[in-house]
Amino acid sequence: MKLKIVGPALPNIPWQPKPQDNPDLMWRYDANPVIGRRPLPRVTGIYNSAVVPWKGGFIGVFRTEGMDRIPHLHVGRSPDGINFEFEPKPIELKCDDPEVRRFEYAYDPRVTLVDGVHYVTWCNGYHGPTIGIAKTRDFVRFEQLENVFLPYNRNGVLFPRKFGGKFLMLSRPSDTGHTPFGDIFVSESPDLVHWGRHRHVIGRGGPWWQGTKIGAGPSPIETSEGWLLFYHGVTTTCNGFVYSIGGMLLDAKQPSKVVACAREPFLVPEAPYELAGFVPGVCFPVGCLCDSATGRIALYYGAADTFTALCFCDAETVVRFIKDNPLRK
Ligand code: BMA
Repeated sequence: MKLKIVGPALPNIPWQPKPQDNPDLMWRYDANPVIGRRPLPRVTGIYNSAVVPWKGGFIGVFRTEGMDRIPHLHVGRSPDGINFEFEPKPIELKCDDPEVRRFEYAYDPRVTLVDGVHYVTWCNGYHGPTIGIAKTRDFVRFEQLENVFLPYNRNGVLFPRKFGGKFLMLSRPSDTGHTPFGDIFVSESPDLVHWGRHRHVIGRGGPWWQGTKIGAGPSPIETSEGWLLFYHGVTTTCNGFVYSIGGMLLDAKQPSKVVACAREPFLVPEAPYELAGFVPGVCFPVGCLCDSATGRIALYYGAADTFTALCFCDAETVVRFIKDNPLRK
């Protein structure tokens, strides 16, 4: 297999080669976390956030949490994908309908480029969690669209390409609380307002590490073998949920079909910053950069609901592992 990533080269992708003694497929940045405690005054943490290439550097939408623990979205910028500066004020979403604009909370943003426009999708409070969506061309003005689904839903993630003129979004129907269940579905829309043709993509279960729930991570990466999707798989222990990072391949033309899902996770919480924080034992992948010239992937993940961390992998190696070690033969 000589895997191709469909997309631009990104020569300045943050990157560190895999340490020789590391037997895993994904390895952590050795100066993690990239965003530590108190990244802004009276903000206790920035995590579960998305980064994209922007004008030779990087930009992103970040989940901040202040002393009151209400999550907000802020823009952040970085020359190198590692050192970030954040707007001190949350993003001011523009929307003509005050009912849609009404703010309760906003968290776990994904950023997806579709046909030259950046879309932010996030978990939006509207009588419970649902999926909010806004578009921007400059990361200054953000136009909020209709909420995507009825509550309760989380982990709404757009595909970076339309299929037959339709947008596709992965999501995970949930509940008002911490949701002790959850499968991934895909829905389509001609206009980002009306969503339908909901199809089940993959259920939780199988190995213990994802026995409780699963949810899409960053926007799927288009490759010559199909769509590479990193996701969080959750198990329940006597101390609560544990979130690990897994990977699967979705069919290139019909992405509601799973080609293969790796039976083992790529990253399991074990570093100190993944185990000590507001919610210990959480690795929550949300943002992803890839370089089509080298197959390098840099994945941003929230650690312990407190920090933002970075890990790396090689696209061809993970795709081969997924295909060679599938969950269900
Ligand atoms: C989920 C979301 C995530 C969080 C995770 C672990 O339900 O709230 O933002 O990282 O729980 O606490």
